[in-house]
Amino acid sequence: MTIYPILKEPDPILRQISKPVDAVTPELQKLMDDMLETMYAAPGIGLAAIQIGEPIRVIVMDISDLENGEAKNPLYFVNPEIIERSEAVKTYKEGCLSVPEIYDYVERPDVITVKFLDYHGQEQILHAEDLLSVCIQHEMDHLEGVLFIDRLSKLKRKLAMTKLRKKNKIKLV
Ligand code: QAP
Ligand code: CO
Repeated sequence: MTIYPILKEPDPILRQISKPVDAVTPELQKLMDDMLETMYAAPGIGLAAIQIGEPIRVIVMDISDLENGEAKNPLYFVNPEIIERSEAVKTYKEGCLSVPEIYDYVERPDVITVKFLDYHGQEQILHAEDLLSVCIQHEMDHLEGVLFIDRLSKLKRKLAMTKLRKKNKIKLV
């Protein structure tokens, strides 16, 4: 198992568009295991392959409340596609492992239906709401090179970028 470094904004790799995967191979399964380990170590609840520098359409997730003793429930999404989204929207306070210590409210469709391949390469269809829906949509944005701060108002985005830049400067000293 390997824990990868997580790329941080403004790394231009995060802006790449990820390519579909041909097949779920043992190599891909190993990458998904490593992504999950990287995510748990961070800790986070969702990670897209591009966040460790792999521009492929693969996401791992676990939204169970591990801190409060809930069992692990890893989820794997290969080549995910949203095939239905509700008219109704919901606002949720999001964060991102690639945008550390910035949290803000993002509005997205409330309920989605997503089609994807699972860890075994089997096609699955999932209806998602609440945190699961938010997390899938947030991670699928990464596949298009989009970060949640891109969905904030211009002013809030600018404030977030300034905060990030300041943090990075301090690290350089
Ligand atoms: C995406 O985010 C997400 O800033 C996953 O310092 C977030 O795992 C989907 C994290 C909210 C839905 C709702 C962020 C950890 C983790 C940070 C994460 C940080 C440490 C973010
Ligand atoms: Co993210």
